[in-house]
Amino acid sequence: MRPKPSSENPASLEPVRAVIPPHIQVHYVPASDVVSFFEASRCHPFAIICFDQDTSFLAQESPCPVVSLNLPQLGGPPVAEVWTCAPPSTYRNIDGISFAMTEQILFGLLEIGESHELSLETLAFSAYRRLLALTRTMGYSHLLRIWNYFPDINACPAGLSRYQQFCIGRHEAFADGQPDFKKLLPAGTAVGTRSGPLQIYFLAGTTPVTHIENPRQVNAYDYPSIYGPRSPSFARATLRQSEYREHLFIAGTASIEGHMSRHVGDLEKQTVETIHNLQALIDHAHQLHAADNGRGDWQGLFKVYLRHPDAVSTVRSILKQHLPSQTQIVYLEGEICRSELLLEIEGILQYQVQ
Ligand code: 3EB
Repeated sequence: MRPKPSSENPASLEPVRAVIPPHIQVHYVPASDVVSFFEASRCHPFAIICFDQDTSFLAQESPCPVVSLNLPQLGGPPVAEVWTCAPPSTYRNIDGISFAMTEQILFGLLEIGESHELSLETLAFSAYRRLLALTRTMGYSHLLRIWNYFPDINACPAGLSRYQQFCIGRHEAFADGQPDFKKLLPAGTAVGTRSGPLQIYFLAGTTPVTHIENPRQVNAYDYPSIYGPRSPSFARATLRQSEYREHLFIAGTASIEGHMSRHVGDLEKQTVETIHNLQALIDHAHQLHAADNGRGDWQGLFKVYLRHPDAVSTVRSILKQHLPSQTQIVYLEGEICRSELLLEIEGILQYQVQ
């Protein structure tokens, strides 16, 4: 909707600016163009995520949270993932969490360096306690997406893998005083970086969202204990509906059917299985919410995490055949949480509401 030109002041030379309804949007932007992208955009900085490059200039020039992950980008000019919002957000830092917030939605970032004194389990527990406390205190109690990164995810220092230790701490923090927490878990990602602290960034909102599971997979929070003493705390996807733009946040998805890893040692088959899982999840989400307006036309942004950088050409050629042409994909070198898995794919589908 455009505001009508003011009839009291017909001679005004003020440009008539469209009033943009509140929304967030995600873009992949060449890292070198981020500053000019904001200058040209009618939207405002909400968050920036960078991969494997010197991003200090972005952190200095951007008022919003900037996440810098050591996940080397494979191929193509370096991109940054840029989140914009309208109206402008405010930026704060409370209890070591830096965040941007609009009236409806909050993007938060926690980074905690590991030390010898604290186990990853304890670190994850305290990080999630803080995350949950902040979102509740600030009134953004509906979690809609969480990303988790830390190095050496497959290392097994004490019987359990670091990923399993992380899962225990995260699970305990969610379960604390919240017996029904499983139904509230949002879509997630947990990927191993090459180096860096424990990095957790997340989105939370003031209104309820819909969590969706994958008909081809056992819900991750119901995995049997062979995968670890505490199950992973995430949903397969989370749908956020709003007036102007809707988002389907798709969790990290791998070659897992039921709860078992499939096609161990076979990159091509793992890729095809992962695509089946993504397709089943997206179809399921659209079936559940088919009556809603405007669903159909989506723009997709995907991240593909590859354990071995030389897998990129094979995976790229398979994905090209299966994903619609309007999708954008960034390939990153990262470690998948089960050591036999070679790739994981996550995505954000953005729907323009009619
Ligand atoms: C899986 O489906 C693969 O622990 O937050 C994917 C997405 C995976 C999120 C997490 C783990 C997580 O179990 C691994």
